[in-house]
Amino acid sequence: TPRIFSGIQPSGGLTLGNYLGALKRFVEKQDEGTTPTIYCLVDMHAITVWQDPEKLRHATREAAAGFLAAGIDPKKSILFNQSQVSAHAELGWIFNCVARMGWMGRMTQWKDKAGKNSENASLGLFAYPALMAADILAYKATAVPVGEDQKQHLELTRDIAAKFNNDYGVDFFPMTEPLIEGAATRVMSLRDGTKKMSKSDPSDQSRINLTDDADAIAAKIRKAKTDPEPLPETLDGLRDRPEARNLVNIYAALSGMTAAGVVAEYAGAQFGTFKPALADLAVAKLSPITGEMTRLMQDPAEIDRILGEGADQAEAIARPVLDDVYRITGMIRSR
Ligand code: AQP
Repeated sequence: TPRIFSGIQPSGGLTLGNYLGALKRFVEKQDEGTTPTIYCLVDMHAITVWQDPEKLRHATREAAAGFLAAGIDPKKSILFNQSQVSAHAELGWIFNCVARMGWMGRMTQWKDKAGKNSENASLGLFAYPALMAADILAYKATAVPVGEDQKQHLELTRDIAAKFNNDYGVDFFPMTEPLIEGAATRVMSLRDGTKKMSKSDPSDQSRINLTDDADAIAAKIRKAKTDPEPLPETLDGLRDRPEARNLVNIYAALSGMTAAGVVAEYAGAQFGTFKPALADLAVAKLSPITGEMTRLMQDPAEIDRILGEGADQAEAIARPVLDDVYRITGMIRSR
């Protein structure tokens, strides 16, 4: 049976990249209403790099508020935080024993995040993609909406599923498909069009946060790096202009237009014209979400209640899958 799963790390505030590449599409998938949708705040992934406990708790609630404000409806989707459903950690361990060191070592996110100091990186950061495979496969999810940066981890998820099925001679885990769609599958930094917009970038100017107010959004877009040329007549003219291309893609994703449509509308326009239009659009689309997040954050107990209920529903799906996994792998279950 088709089932959609995806997650976001509460390792900081959500960015416009998380919103356009993931969250906005989570809502679209939910509202299509054809496939059950399960969305997870992956707090156990977040601690693969150091997180202050109080900040992690706050960021998890704030991310949950972001999901709800953006349109995730707990009556239509399952929304919960990962650590409340122990099946993730349990299956993660099994997959640590299925995945190979060599596979993990080839992950570009590992290379980027551990860098030259990999001796000092946590073991969890190295094993991250095995836990991610467990997040998905504990629900036997068939499709995962993600941004472009997660493509390699999704391929690894398929490799892990295939090796498990093959090693144990079963046809148990599905081959999960990534859903990488839309105009903003890779939102870039506002300071450097070759780097992805990221919550952990040291420069706050590089990203738009879902908690930024209208003035901050407008100021960041006004100061975004660009080149001196006007916008081209066709999409082709953006080929070697990563910063310009990024702003066009953001406009397209926020407006629901295609990038080609945006270029056609603003052909020949200077950034002095385009940037204020983009800022107005971003404020119009994001302010209602920010306002609703602020409102929801006034009642953290209610957010915790929603996450708890979601965890119960998630557990009800994942537990029977784990029971099967233990049986398949030869673990005695005698109570
Ligand atoms: N810049 C982006 N453009 C499009 N999609 C993006 N995503 C993240 N950044 C962009 C998508 O958001 C989802 C959740 O990502 P994550 O929080 O699990 O981790 P990440 O990809 O590592 O995101 P960040 O913001 O860069 O976090 P840090 O800085 O902590 O590493 C995924 O679907 C991702 O594709």
